Amino acid sequence: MKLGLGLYRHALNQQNFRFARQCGCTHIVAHLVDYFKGASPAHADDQPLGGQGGWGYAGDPDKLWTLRELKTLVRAAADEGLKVEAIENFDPAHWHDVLLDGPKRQRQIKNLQTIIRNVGKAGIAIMGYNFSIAGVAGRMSGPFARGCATAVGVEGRTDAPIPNGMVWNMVYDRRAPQGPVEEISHRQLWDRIKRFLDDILPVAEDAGVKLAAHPDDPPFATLRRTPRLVYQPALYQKLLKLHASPNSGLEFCVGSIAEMTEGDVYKAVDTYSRQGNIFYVHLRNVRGKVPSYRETFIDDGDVDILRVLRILKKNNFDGVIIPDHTPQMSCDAPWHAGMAFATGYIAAAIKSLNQIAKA
Ligand SMILES: [Mn+2]
Repeated sequence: MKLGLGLYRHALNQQNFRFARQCGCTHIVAHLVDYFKGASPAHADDQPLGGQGGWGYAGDPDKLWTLRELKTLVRAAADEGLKVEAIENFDPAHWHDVLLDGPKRQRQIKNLQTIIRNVGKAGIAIMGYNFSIAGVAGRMSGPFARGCATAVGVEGRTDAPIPNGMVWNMVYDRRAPQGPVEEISHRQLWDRIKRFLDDILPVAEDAGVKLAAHPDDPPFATLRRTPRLVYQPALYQKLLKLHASPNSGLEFCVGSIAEMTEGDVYKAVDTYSRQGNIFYVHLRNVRGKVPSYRETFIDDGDVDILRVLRILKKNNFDGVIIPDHTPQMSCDAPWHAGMAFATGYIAAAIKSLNQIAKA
């Protein structure tokens, strides 16, 4: 098991690469979508939150991530002793009509194919994605975690409709006509992801890139009057069966799975790691489940994180584990302190498991 750190776009710099190495990380997961454009800059040091208007503005629809840009990132990380394991999330600007089955779908499938090819050529193994119309929405923050640390939580499901021009909790068209996004069934959404996988996986196989699916965060069956896909642990299996491929797997988010109302997080970790479906892990803790939960420090929620890691080790999981979100710690660097605490905890657990395995 390898320790990594996830870095948002604005944080992809030498200082944070060194911070990651100092935490003992060997890998990074890079976000190239700028979640904070047009949003309150006060949030830029934490995970993005946003209100009904979402996180902010999506990127430039005509500017795909280039091979040069990706290679520069890989080299900059390598210069500090880090490997870029994955790119996490497509930009809504590049695939909104894939999610919405809109008129630009075909062109945008080509966008995604181009991006996948570039990711492969840059030597990056995994592309993480979250096939979701509402995206990560309807959360709040407050002094919920131990010691009054600011953390994220959910209290009830939001049914506020998504306005036209917005998807995945970001605005891709500020001039879209007024009105809500079309309401569709779960079946229609499953059909959309199947077509997405059918179009993208052959290219991913050819490019040597693995596609890793994040489950729904928060895991409601519907959110903002739109269906969701993986809001119970067993639905991951349904996703994997849509288009069987060694390049189709999971961006396995332990926190989101623990928030689901059915199943058992340890059983899910065991099943999917034994099957070899987990491409990388988001590791965080939480107290409660939908419709009411609070994110916690890694050692302080409902999930026995050490047990999760023992199961991964038992099943020979050899991928990268990154802390997912963490509460903000009271100091001049709340995000960094939270990540340093989480990575230290995970690093100690991995070392201990390795020693037990050797003994
Ligand atoms: Mn996650």
